[in-house]
Parts: sequence; structure tokens; C-alpha cells
Amino acid sequence: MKENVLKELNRQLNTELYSAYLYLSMAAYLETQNLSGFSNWMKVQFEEEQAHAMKLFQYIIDRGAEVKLISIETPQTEWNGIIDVFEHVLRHEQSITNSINDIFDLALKEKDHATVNTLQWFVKEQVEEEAGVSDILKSLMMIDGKGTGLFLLDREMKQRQFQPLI
Ligand code: OFO
Repeated sequence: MKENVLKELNRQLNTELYSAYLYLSMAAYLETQNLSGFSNWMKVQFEEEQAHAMKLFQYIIDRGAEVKLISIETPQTEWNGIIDVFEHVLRHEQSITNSINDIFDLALKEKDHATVNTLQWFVKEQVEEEAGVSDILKSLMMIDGKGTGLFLLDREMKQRQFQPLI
């Protein structure tokens, strides 16, 4: 694998671990807001991001290249309510999409077909992630992030369970 592609894959691995850390921080914050359903949603998100990181980890190993772990940035710990949290999640996922697209472009340029193929999974996943978060944000806006609507939505968020990636 070309050195520049490997470097970007290792950087993305770190970004996925940071995403996990960010969502775990959001889960902790949401517990302080008595939103245990939304906190559960974030804990599942935390697991998903770790699985994304491991997908890249295994891919790098399978290509006979070296995984290089670096320190994970400290995540934000306070937000201004539930709408602020989900606006942040959407912005974050959009930045992940851009990051994946950039590596995809690089892999295409380097004619690294195996990496292009692996990243295709991430491209599709990002469409689903952004759509899911955007739906939740729209529901939160509709109920103005409070009242009975928030109580019911929090109950719905409690149902989310981690599904192993395929
Ligand atoms: Fe949320 O998709 Fe990975 O980072």
C-alpha cells in the first residue's frame, strides 16, 4: 500500500476512535440531563464508531501494513441542551463524510482498488448516518426539544441496540 494512503487510513482510524469518544462524552452529558434514552442512543453510537475503527484496523493489517495509533483528542463535555447535541452530531458526521470522500479520492488517484472497495462501505454508511441523525434532529425541532414530546422521544431512543456490522 502506498505510504500516503496508509497515513490517511491511520488518520481515519484515529478519527473513528475520536468519534466514539465524542459520543461517549455526549452519553455522559445526556445522563446529567435525565435523558437516559438519548444517552443509550449515544452509547450505541459509541459502539458503532469503535466497530468502524476496527474495520479500518483489520483492513490495514490484512493489507500487510502497519497500524499506528496516536493520542485521541479530548472531546467536548458540555452542550446547551439536546438540540445543540444533535446539531453537533450532524456537523460531526458531515465532517466524517468529507474525510472519507477525501481518502476515497486519494485511493482512486493512486489506483488502490482494494482501498476504494473498502471505503465504499464507509461511503454508504455515511449516507445512513447523516439521514438517521437528520431525522432525529427534525423531530427534536418539531417538539422544540422539550415537554411531553421529548419525554416520548427519549423513550423511543431507549430501544436502540447495537447491531454488529456486516
Ligand atoms: Fe459516525 O461514522 Fe464513523 O465516524
